[in-house]
Amino acid sequence: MDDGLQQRVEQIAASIPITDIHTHLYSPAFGASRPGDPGGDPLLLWGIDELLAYHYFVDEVFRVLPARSEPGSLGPAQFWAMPVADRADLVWQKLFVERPPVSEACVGVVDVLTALGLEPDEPDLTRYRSWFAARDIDAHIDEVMRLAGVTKLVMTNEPFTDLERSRWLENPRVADDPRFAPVVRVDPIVERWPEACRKLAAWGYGVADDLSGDTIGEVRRFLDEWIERARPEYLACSLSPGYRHEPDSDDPALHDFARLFDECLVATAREHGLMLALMIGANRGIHPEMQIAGDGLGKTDINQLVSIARTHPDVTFLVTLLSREDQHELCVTARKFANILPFGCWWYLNTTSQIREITRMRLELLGTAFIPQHSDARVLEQLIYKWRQSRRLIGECLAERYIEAERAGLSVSDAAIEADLDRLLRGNYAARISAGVH
Ligand code: HDL
Ligand code: ZN
Repeated sequence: MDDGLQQRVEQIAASIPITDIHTHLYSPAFGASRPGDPGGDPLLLWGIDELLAYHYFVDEVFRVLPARSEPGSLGPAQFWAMPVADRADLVWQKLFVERPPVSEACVGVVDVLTALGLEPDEPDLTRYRSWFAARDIDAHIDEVMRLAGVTKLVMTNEPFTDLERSRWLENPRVADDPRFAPVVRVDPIVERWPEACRKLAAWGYGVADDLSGDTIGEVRRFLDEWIERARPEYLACSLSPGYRHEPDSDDPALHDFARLFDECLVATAREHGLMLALMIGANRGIHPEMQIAGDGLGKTDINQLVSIARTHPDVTFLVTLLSREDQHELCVTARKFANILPFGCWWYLNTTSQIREITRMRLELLGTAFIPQHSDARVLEQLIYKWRQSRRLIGECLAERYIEAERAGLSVSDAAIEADLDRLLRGNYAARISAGVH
């Protein structure tokens, strides 16, 4: 490996300002958690207890607890009934004290603690808790973003979530924070229409389960009102692995899905000059008792995405798929449809081995015309480990391509490297949203 080139890329990658295009973080006005003081329905989560209560650790701690039939076992309902601090204590003891932290999420917490200047091997959480309790949230956000190298955080704002809806209605300026950008995320319209229909009707929209009357027009009015209120950078929805885009289907369920998708979501994105993000492959609630930790994944039929891209050539679709097995098909399909913009190594793919595998594949097939990563952070400090790692891995994969180019006879300048990394970590996204009307 050409160490000189690798080092040049790593140094430049360390200085590029990052836009994180998909997070579950919120500006503080939405309500921030208070270390040591549970309750208050916070939307912005931060601090050691929330870091360790993250749903990735719920999966991992259940794998090391005694089996249900043995003494000391714990069921999901009992676990979720515990206060967040007790859950964090259990996670720390089981995954960090009784054994070395090895998993992606565990090593990430070690990286966060070290980056914040803390010893990562305390026997319990006492010192961490007093350190976080002394932090001022606004200054802490700035420090975390500085350590992560992130200058813009894109939120996931969900108008069908009652708590989030109430925060917007209480304070129309709730998102007015230059560090954060809104996104309107509306899964229920296409994934859970009966639930969405009930809520819309309760909110005064003239909608019907069977899409009769002016249902489509009223869903559009709902979306327009939230675009006016939130001024989102893009629209978003997640789709289950088995979704089908078949506008001509005789199956009423498929026909209605296609109408809501095409005539509401895509038509609204088109009218407002917005991208529509499609996050495809989450099998929600395969283990319901695990609650937010209970989602699995499934492979999807890429032909459904082909149908969407062909039906709407004038709309750009930000696309991320959850199954590792779908990634090559997504890259090839994106070569055929320039209005498909692959992004991120999503959720269970946000691991060292998968970031490398997927980024190498995308660079080889798409050059630098994609968005390699988003953090998906739910707890503020996760930005630090997720971006320190991704920036390094993306730089390594890009350097490998430059080495191939130099092997073929081309030398790559620092200016060209910087332009490429800016494209990947900020520019490809910025170019698309500036094209729209916000
Ligand atoms: O649907 C999504 O946006 C996913 O990212 C889920 O929120 C998931 O629970 C998650 O947090 N993944 O990291
Ligand atoms: Zn997410």
